[in-house]
Amino acid sequence: PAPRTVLLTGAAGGLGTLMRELLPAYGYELRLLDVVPVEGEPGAIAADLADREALREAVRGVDAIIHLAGISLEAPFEKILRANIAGTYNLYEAAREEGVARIVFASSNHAVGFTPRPRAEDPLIPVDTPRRPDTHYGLSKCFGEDLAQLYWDLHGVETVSVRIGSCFPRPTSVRMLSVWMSPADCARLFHAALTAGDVGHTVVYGSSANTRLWWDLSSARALGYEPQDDSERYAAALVAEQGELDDANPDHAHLGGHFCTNPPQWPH
Ligand code: NAI
Ligand code: 15L
Repeated sequence: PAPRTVLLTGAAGGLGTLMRELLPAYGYELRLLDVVPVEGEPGAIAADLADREALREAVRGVDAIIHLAGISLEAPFEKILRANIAGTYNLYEAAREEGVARIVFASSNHAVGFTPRPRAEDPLIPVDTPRRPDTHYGLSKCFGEDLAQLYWDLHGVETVSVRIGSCFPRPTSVRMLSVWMSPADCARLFHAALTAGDVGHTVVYGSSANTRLWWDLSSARALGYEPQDDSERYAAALVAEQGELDDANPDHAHLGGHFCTNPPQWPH
C-alpha cells in the first residue's frame, strides 16, 4: 500500500519548508521533526538526531521517512560526524527497530562533487560513477548512501538516495542551470521515491529536466519521476549577469562547483 504518514526530518530548513507546502497535495500526512522550532507548526517534534529515544518515538507508526535533517554545507569533521554520520545512523536504527519500510535520503551532488563537469558532447554522468566527495559534507553523504545499502541488504529497510543538485525556488548561478531542481519537481521526485515498487536501495540524481543537465536521470525516471521544469528559462538573465562557465575557472571545473575550491561553511 502507498505510504500515508511520513516523517519529515529537517522540516524547519529551506527544503523542509518547501516540502511542507507541496507534499500534502499528494495525500501525505506529515509528521515534522527538527532540532529548531518549525515556524507555524507548534506540533512539530523538537529533537536532535543525537537523541535516539526521541527518534524512536518520532518514527513509531509512520509508513516512511524523508530524511532532510543535518548540516547542509561544509563544517569541521566533528560536527559533520555528529549530525550527518552518527545522526543518520541513529535514524536508520530507529527505523529498523520500529519497522519503517522506506526512507528517502537527501544525499547530494557533493558525494560525487570532484567528478569533472561534462563538457559539450561528453556523456551524462551515470549514477554509478565512482564517489568523489568534495568536502566532509560530501563524505557524509557517501556514508549515508552506504548505510542505506547496508540497511537494505542486512535489514530489508528500503531507501531511495536522492543526490540533490540545487533545490531552491529559482536558480541563482550559471552552474545551477545544470543542477537545479525546482521545488515542484522535488515534490514529484519524492512522491515517486515513496510510491515506486521494490526500490531496494536505489540511487538517483535529483534535478529538473534541464537543457544543460550534467547527469543521467534514468534511475529517477525508472521510479516514475517525470520532471516538468527546465532551468533554461532563467538562462539568458543569468548568463548576461555572470557569463558562461569558464574552462579556466577552477570553480567551474567539477560537478561540485565552488565546494571543490572554497566550500560555503555551516554558520552554526
Ligand atoms: P537546511 O540547512 O536549510 O536545513 C537542514 C535542517 O536540518 C535545519 O532546519 C536544521 O535545523 C536541521 N538539523 C541540522 N542538524 C540537526 C540535528 N542534529 N538534528 C535535527 N535537525 C537538525 O538545508 P536544506 O537546503 O533544507 O537541505 C535539506 C537536506 O537536503 C540536507 O540534508 C542537505 O544536505 C540536502 N541537500 C539539499 C540541497 C539543496 O539544494 N537544498 C542539495 C543537496 C542536498
Ligand atoms: C548542497 O548539497 C547544499 O546543501 C545546498 O545548499 C546547495 O549548495 C547545493 O548542494 C549545490 O550544490 O548547489
